[in-house]
Amino acid sequence: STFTACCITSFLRGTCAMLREAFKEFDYDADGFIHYKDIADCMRTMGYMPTEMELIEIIQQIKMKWGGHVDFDDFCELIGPRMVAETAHMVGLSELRSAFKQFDFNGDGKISSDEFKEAMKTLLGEKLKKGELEEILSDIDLNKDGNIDFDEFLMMLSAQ
Ligand SMILES: [Ca+2]
Ligand SMILES: [Ca+2]
Ligand SMILES: [Ca+2]
Repeated sequence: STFTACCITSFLRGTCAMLREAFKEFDYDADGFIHYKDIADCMRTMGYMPTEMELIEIIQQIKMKWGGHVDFDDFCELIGPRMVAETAHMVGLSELRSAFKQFDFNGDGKISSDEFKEAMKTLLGEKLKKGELEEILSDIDLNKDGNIDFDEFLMMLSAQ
């Protein structure tokens, strides 16, 4: 899921908490939705500067797909990948390597499904839905050997 991918990267730069905070801030009446008119300001609050074209595209999407406003899940779906791409771009390779090491508890250079499960628990602070983890894992594990190596880890962070 987009939100999960976003959360994985989030601990590098606090993106996830940032998304939640920004959403709260711009949901003025606290009804769980952000109006499309506020989306640009909301993104800028998070340090993301959308281009004119991007904004038009985003607003169009909110209008067409969600009737003019987004809830938090839609918001993450919309903004999350952009933030993740930006984040992966901003943080250097060495930072990504140290992030990888935080997943690879036993230091064998691979993230096993158990290690991944543990890391996700820590990162998300909440349980994933049944089967969701397996789904994410199989998306990331490109060569299907049951582990996530560093290349696959990079792909996960940047292939949004
Ligand atoms: Ca609202
Ligand atoms: Ca390992
Ligand atoms: Ca693999």
